[in-house]
Amino acid sequence: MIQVVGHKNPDSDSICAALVCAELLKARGLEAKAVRQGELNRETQHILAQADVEQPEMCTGVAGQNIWLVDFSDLAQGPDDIADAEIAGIVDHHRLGDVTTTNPLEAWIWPVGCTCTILFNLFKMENAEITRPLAILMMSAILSDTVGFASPTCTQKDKDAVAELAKIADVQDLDAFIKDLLIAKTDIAGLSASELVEKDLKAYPFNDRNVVVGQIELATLEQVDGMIEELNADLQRRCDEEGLAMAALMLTDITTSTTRLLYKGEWNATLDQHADNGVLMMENTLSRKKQGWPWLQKVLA
Ligand SMILES: [Mn+2]
Repeated sequence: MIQVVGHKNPDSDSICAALVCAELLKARGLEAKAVRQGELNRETQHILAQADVEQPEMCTGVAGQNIWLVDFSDLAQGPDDIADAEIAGIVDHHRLGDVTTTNPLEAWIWPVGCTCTILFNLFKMENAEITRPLAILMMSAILSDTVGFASPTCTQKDKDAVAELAKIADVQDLDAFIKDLLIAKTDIAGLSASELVEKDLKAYPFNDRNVVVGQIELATLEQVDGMIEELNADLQRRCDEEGLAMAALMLTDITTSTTRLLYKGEWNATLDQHADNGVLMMENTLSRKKQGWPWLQKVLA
């Protein structure tokens, strides 16, 4: 049984791509199942309800197993015992991480907006049937990762895939579909500061130091107005407890592509120089991968 696993702190692509990739492997006549490394966020729950698909079971370990990775290729984002697994395949759209294998593997790594865009093309190449649930999963993941095509990570391949998938899924009103998805994406009601920081937190190796950068996608920055102090305190706590050089959080208004950056750690003074009255605003910044993190690397270098 091949286990298909997405990254820790799973986002919608990580869950949907695992489900879809498992179906691709089954279409090849293999035994496969999707697994997850964490609880689903509200947007992913919304997507699975739309597709009427059950969530993957929780990953309980991969030692001695054949696995496929989707939406990541960094060991740190994999299951803790990944070193003892046989990585047989990777489908991803991030920079190549640090995984290595003993045997040849199948790797599909494209610079597109979403893992599901690659999977859609694999289904087409292999003439595998795309059912309505699979179409909903893939188009939702693509629209989530590209924030309704607005992200600079979005490519023509992502748009073409959604156009075809919307037909298969019989989605008549794409704008309404995107709106419902983004409402679920930006729903943070009732979440604590710690849960918000954790929601989409990624670890980055930076000059041999450990750095984490989270991102919260919002319909308006006012959603977190009353929580800035608590969020800052949580970032400081992570630096202290986990020995991080920096913990940062991007608060991103997805309607205006404006990000407020919260940060704690050793580079406070450097980052303060880019702040106005203690508020660091990043204009035209929607994507952590293409805009937020590259900017931080340049400023901190
Ligand atoms: Mn992704």
